[in-house]
Amino acid sequence: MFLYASDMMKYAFSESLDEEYIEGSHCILGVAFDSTTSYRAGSRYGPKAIREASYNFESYNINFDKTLTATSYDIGDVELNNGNYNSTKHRIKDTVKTLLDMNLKPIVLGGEHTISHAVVEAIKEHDEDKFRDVTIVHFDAHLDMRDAYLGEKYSHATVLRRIHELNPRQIIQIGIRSAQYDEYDYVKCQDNITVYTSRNVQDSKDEIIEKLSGIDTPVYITVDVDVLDPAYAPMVGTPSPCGITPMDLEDFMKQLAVKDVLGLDVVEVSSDKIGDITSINASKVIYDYLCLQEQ
Ligand SMILES: [Mn+2]
Repeated sequence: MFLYASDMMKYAFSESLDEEYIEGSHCILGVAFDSTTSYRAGSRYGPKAIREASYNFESYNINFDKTLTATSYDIGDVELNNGNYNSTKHRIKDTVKTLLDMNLKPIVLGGEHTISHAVVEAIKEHDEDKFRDVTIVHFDAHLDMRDAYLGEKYSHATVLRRIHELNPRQIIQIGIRSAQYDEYDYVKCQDNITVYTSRNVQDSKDEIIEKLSGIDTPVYITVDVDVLDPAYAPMVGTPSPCGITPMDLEDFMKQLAVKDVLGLDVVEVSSDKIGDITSINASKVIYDYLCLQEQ
């Protein structure tokens, strides 16, 4: 046993998964898929960057007055084929379904946003009855509700449209500030999608916190790190000005992490160096979430 070595490939505070694992705890999984990114490529480096940045945090979370005691595991990355979403999707679903069968909750590190669809579809196929009640909470600068993007049905710009087609109970989108008219029109015509723009976050944050606090259904959380202002997260696939702050995201996570969360993903991080602000803010989302878990 190496007393003075730790595995930098694992998220800080996590353990290796073995046969003695604790059911009901969380399991971190990287999906370094980076294929349909249209502007700033590099999200294939996201899982490594998020894990590396996690070693920056201390186990006591002063903002929540909580010590991170919950058990989590990290099983590394899905082996995948960048450039082929079909085979990648199959591998993500197979891996996530195995975790769910083991009664482990997935925390997925992207990779581009496209992968969230595979995770959510796996959750649906694992328990169709429960999925009918699910609230999807989506943090993003972009609606991601296009029917197709550059001819692709499965893309970072269409991922929430594909998730909406899986028929969750509702989708709540927060931090939005960029859209095509068509997709916004689509969203407005749906009675189970609520959109809060980044300006709504600035002007009516209490209203959004009340909405999140009132959720009484199972929840899936998907965080595109470009929801943050580029001042806090410049290294993303499609940065968009006038975003929310890490403190806003912390306030929202405080409401959500204590719900019946079926899974969480943090995507679109393309940091390529140690200590990068984007990976630190992305990693903080998972750190905050884990700090708020009882087990
Ligand atoms: Mn986005």
